[in-house]
Amino acid sequence: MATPLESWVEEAAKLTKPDRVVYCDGSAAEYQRMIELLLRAGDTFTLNEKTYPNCYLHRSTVNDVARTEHLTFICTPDKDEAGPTNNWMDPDAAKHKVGALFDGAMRGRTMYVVPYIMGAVSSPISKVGVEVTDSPYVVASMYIMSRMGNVAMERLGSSGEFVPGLHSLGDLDPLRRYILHFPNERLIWSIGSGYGGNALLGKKCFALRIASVMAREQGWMAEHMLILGLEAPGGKVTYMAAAFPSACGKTNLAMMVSALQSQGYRVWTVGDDIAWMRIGDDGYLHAINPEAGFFGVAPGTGMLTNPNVMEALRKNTLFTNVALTAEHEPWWEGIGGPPPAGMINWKGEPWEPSKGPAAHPNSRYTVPALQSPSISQKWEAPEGVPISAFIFGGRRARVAPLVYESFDWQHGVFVGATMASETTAAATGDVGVTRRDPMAMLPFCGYNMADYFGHWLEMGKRIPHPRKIFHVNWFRKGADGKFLWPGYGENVRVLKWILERVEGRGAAQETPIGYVPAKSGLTLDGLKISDEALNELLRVNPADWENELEDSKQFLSKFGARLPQEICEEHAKLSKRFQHLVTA
Ligand code: SAT
Ligand code: MN
Repeated sequence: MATPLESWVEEAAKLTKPDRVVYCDGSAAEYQRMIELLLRAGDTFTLNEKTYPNCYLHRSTVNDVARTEHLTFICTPDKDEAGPTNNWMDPDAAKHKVGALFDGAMRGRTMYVVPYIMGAVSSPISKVGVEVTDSPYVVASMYIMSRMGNVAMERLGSSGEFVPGLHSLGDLDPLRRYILHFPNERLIWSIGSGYGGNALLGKKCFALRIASVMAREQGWMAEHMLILGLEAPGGKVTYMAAAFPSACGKTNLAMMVSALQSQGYRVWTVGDDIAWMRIGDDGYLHAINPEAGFFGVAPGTGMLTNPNVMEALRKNTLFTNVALTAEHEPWWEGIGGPPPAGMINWKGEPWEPSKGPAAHPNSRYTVPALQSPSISQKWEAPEGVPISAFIFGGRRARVAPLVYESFDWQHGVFVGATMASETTAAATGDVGVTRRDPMAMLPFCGYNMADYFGHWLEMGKRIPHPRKIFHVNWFRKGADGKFLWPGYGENVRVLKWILERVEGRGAAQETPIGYVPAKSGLTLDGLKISDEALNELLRVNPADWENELEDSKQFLSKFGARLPQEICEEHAKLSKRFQHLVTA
């Protein structure tokens, strides 16, 4: 008798009609075979073997460089289940329409069957997925980003407990590109794109959109969060999970080289993008990183901003859409130093400054997590790490202070639900526009976000130790348009204050939005920052917040009667606290 996996693969092959079907074993030799295929196809190049051993540069089609949110759908029988922030299609209609595109899509190609585990091989929190794909680039990327092949087959056994994902490059035409999720069937269909977030189905499609649905049903959490451990003098490590929208510096924060290292504060990396969290026997939420690698944004990454990742990238790394130097080394804006002469840009053309950026703004590196010098000893701990603080953040030129602490869990959920950020190149669309992005999950929540807020509120009641919730903003600007805070390794000063607040210390002042550090509460020695800049960084400006209240009210009204009462309550309470301030 065929196993559930074999039956599903057979069904997928019947639809897509590949020339052959290959089950992947996850070996290094198989990775090399994929690379050989890519090299022969002419869109992938071997980098300098002396300075970047076993590293490659892949160039995508020019219109396939980021997630395409307008082509991403949640397919539930009832439109309300997907909610007002997701694109929706009826499941039958979606299968009919997109099934026609999959019909024969793999003719002349090989269909690779990629069984993979999200999470460490031995973790009870981990889950199995199976992606079938006609893209060797996807197979190679899954090799770095997940535990794939035989280990996953062993974990799966003859059970049918896996999330199936059907992927084909199709003809790469954006007019025939669809990323579909069928939460009720735990099924993913993706066609027309080879880009990470659209095509590595274990990442956003499974570990966030499908997993968020499973998590709500089963009483756990699947979040768009980095996980880091802050080591304090004496060696105790406190774990924090932080949600920021794509390309807002999650990787850099998770891998930070602390500016307070000489004082004994160090940051250890558990994960840089996704956290799966369950309540442990000790009453804490325990988080695992379901991924095995980092799929990070290259531009802006350099020795000053993220030396750990720069070291990690020197071997076994697959680069996508970066520029190529005459020495066959990868290059991107912000790597440090002026652009070298004789570069080839991400499109494969000789580069000159008039041609715009040499690397695509959303060009990426795909690197094994283990290669980071900052990797935590606990990064594969089967039981995960206990989370003591949640941090929400975004890119805000105004309004949000450097850091504040919410009054309690319910207020913290409101802070997450109303967080906003200026858009980046990680998704197709305008860059720099402020949009509400609750918990950084706007593009990744697999169900109605009103119910998702409800799930957060519910978890707060169920976690014996619901930990503190903070908000940070590294991106506030002064009147001159310049960033007020230096960011990067200096952000550890903010983490230190958060740690102290968790431990019941840390000087703070109460404001209508929550607790903001007292100036004496921040460790600023060795940092050149003017008193003026500091005042501005910590300022809660009632006029700005009046607009903010209005804007968030409008956003929340989208959810109608489905919005949890507690969220409306928190909005009213915040508004009232500002009124008191004005009348006091
Ligand atoms: O582009 S990905 O979705 O893979 C990464 C991100 O946008 O967070
Ligand atoms: Mn992300």
